[in-house]
Amino acid sequence: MSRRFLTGAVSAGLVLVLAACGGTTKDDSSGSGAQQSTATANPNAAAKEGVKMAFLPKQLNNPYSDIEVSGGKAALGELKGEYKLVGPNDASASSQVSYINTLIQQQQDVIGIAANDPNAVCPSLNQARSAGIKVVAFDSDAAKDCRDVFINQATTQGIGEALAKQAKDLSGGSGEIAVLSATPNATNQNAWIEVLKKELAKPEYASLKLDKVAYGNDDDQKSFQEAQGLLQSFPNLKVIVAPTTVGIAAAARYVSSSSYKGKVAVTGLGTPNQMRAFVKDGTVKQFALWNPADIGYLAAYAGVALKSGQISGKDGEKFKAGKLGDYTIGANGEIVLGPPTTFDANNIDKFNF
Ligand code: RAM
Repeated sequence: MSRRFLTGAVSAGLVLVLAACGGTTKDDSSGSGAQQSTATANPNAAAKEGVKMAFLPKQLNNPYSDIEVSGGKAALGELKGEYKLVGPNDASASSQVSYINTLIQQQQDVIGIAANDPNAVCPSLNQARSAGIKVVAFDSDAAKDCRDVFINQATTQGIGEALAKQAKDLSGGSGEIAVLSATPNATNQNAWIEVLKKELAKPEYASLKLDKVAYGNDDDQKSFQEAQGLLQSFPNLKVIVAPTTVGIAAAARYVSSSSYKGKVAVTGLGTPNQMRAFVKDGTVKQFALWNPADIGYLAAYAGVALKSGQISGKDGEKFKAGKLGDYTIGANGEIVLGPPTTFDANNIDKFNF
């Protein structure tokens, strides 16, 4: 799916601010022992063939991760690279470290990682970089001094603002809301929740009260139980905002089969295929997401561009990402995929992922 298509599909109410978040140009000399590239990027360097790129998502048993890495596999096919997938079954903070160490021993060229914790993975990632391996964080960032670039699905600011707006619209403008997040350490969810909280502090959100941020750890059962717990603890709750595809599906499943159906709204970030039934049965009015496959696709193109010397991770460097078109690296090595799509009963059947 192209960025243009996504742009066209964004609902007017949730058009997101796409300006990159502030920050400085990546400083190649910074960071706790980080191995940094001093090579100057050459945008005209030939793309290397045979680049070995391993994907290490937050966890393997999450449909979202499966879609993400399918895009990476497709891109490496186009680039004549070698695709590999490894990863833990849970998204806990240190669950990825042993996988990184093995990938170093296997002499991969690029590691693509959705970090379960920004710092727990850093020593291993920097060992990888010292061994000449390029590190592309995607979906959930590692600390910026232990990766070369970060593929962000949309701007952090934009996603946080969209979550706040969803909560406000679905509450009718006032009342109690709660967040059902992924793990307490997840870089991406924590960054979005921080923006959400800043939004809620603004006068236009004064009538909304955030009761709690609960954590379902991107585990279906735990997320289901946390959703149930929120509704029991806060009888006046109007909206559950789940910025995780696992959490929103579990919360919707609980609400759809309970007496809260029709009274408590569920929204956040979900995949259309996991949410379709809950949109059709009226439990979920709207939610948002990007195409996860495009994140993996873009991560693979960035990985090969890094390994080929076309980019080094600095602000302003440009590279080509196949069917997605041209991208420019922003502040702090961040590459933004594009705006998310908002899904509702009117458009959900146009999407199949
Ligand atoms: C879950 C994961 C992932 C996040 C999506 C929205 O699948 O936590 O990291 O980006 O939700």
